[in-house]
Amino acid sequence: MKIDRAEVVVTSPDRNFVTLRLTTDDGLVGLGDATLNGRELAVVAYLQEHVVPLLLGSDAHRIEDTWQFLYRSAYWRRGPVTMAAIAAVDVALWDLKAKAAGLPLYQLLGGASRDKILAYGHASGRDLPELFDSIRKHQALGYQAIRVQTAIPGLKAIYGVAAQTQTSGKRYDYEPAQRAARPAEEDWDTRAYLRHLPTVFEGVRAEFGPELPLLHDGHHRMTPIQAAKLGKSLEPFDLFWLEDCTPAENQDALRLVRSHTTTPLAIGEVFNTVWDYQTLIKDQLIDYVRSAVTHTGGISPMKKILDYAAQYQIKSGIHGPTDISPVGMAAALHLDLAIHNFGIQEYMQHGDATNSVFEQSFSFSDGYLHPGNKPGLGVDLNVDEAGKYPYQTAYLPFNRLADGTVHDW
Ligand code: GCO
Ligand code: MG
Repeated sequence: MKIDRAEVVVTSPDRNFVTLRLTTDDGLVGLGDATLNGRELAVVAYLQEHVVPLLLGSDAHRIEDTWQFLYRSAYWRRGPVTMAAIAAVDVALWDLKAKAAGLPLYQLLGGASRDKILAYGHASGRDLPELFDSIRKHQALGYQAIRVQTAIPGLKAIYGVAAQTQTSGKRYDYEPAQRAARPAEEDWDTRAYLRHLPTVFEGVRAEFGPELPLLHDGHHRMTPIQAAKLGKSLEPFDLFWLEDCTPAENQDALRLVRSHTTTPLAIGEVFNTVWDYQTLIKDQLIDYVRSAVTHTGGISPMKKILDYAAQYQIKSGIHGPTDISPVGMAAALHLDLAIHNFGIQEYMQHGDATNSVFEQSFSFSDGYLHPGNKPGLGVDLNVDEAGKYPYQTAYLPFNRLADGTVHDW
């Protein structure tokens, strides 16, 4: 099984996606997601200029060897662009191997450890009534675990609130990347957020009762002591997790947060190797690993991170916003089904145009996902449909404080 063709497909149905499409000499097609939100074309160049020429003619069965070759021969280690490019190759090779075996990919990862995969969706609102409507809407779609994000009085626009400015206008979900020539500017005030958020969770618990699993994303905007204060103030509302409460570069920040609160902590969507988790896992400073398969070098390294986490009773919470393509989502679902230490899967739903480009066999019903049983990942790329949607410049927003200082978004 030799790699005969390697194409990098860029398409922008509801948003930009980068997909690596490998074709073998016996005609099998394998897909890998290489989408890096707001920096897509950097990964396209990395793949086209430096990876595709190295893949042609190589043995598609040698997944681990190819991964090590791409990682080590680059010499320059880690980083989101490199790791998204390597991930696309890794996932496409797993897709090919499973297709060659005639099995859904999860069978090659050890087989199913569960029947179905618990998903959480993104509810948000500018005020409590709008938030309650959004939660009910998600429940009507079947979701049994819900992430809660709200506006903060006095702030114009912040991360995670769907009703604020959106250029796509198509989904009920929040889409942070805006199609424009420059990033949108949002505002931020941590003290206002810390005062307001507990009142929101109090309201949600009063309306929806104690059982509904609730999650929240702090999106890296707090200092460790602020995050500790938030975790503590949310304890009465029994969160499933508090995500990305501090910027991720400093792993010791989580030690301080952990020493103050029993609110479960999830982190890692911006991480790209196991080294970003080394202290967090070994010292049991977190409860959930949030990496995306796409941004962590693929299925092979992601499984190693999750196996390492399992030794410390830390579970998975794989990243699954809309900037993970259906290919990246399918890769996550096969892993979710196979690993023992599954926790929860993030699942925002893609729009109709995206679903026409990526024909999927995974399913979502009553709040649970399943990757399906087609050989491989179970996703096909409709190249003609993809061609209808050329790349559009889009950026993630950024933040400024009231005095003009740039802050973590
Ligand atoms: C999440 C994330 C996303 C990111 C986005 C950036 O928890 O789903 O925080 O919403 O902001 O993936 O590209
Ligand atoms: Mg997040």
